[in-house]
Amino acid sequence: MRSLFDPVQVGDLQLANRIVMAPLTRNRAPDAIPTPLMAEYYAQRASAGLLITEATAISQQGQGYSDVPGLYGTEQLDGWTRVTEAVHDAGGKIVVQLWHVGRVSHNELQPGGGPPVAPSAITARTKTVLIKNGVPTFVDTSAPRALAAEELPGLVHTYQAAARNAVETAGFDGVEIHAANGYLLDQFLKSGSNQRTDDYGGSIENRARLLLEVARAVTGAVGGGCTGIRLSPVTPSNDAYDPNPQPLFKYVVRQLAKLNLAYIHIIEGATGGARELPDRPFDYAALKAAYRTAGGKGAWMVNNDYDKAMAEQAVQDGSADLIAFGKPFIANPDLVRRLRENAPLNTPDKATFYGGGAEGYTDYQVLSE
Ligand code: 8OZ
Repeated sequence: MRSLFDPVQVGDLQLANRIVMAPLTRNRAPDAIPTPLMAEYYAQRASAGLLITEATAISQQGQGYSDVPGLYGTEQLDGWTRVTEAVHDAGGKIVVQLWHVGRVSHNELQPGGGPPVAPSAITARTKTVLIKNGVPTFVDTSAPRALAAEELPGLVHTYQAAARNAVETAGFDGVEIHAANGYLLDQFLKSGSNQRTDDYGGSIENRARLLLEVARAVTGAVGGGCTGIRLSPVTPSNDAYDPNPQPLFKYVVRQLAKLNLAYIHIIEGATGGARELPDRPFDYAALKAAYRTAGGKGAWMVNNDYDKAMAEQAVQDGSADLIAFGKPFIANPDLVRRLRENAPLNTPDKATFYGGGAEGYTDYQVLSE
């Protein structure tokens, strides 16, 4: 019988178990540079089969929040090298999540104070976080400008360069393409944010074009076996909306099946919220079946509010290969052990999720021996 706690091969990655730490934004990287405290935080959680870093901007244009890390300069890469070394020393595996926020940004965070970029000039009805005098402050996102078609090859190249730097320079075991939660690639996918009339808008094929170009460029640079991708078919996060997600995501996973990815990472329902959305039904089993029918062999990773019983059930009945846990990993560095031993879980403190220092970050207690 398949168990959550047994080793598993995922693409090129040999994982100690099927429990994954989901990407979690924590806003503790001033100037986008990962700190020694971040190395300690990730190393504390290295007993997860796989750690996925917090979303990490591939360029300054891709930044949408204060104090989130980047992958685009020497200091940023050096900071991440400290993190990957600490995780490897602790016996863990870590991939970095490649992020471009698109329209979910603010002029203050953009190069030269310009507008954020998007598929179309439609403002997201959402907020971002600026840290003002050390205090996280929610502000409306700025009005974006539509990317010119001529800018898209450069954008694809930026994803590719970030992936290469991540693996070859910073020592990551792989990368996860962030195509979820209403950020740039999800903005292109969904017609609520994409009203382009060129080859990147309109039909499903056109709206998926940028994502697939990025996926091909990234796998071409670092290999499919160490590349994953995160998708959120129906999340309302950051004003994401598509009236017909089932055929859209079926097409996407069928195309991804050709790239021999390590894994597909699916957020079921509303990110960090309800698993079932009455006004946004979605058949995840059909999505997985479409991927397998198209020859996709990557691990199927699922996320959103799983507990141990649900996770074991999903692994045993084959509906998932890997389970990503988010908030439980914030408060339980030894989550794998606690799940294995049915130990109680610490409760995460929301007040310290975004910004700050060690408090609510590296000071959660582990079980004693
Ligand atoms: C919470 C706060 C800021 C960003 C995501 C990168 O939802 C995020 C994020 C989450 O994917």
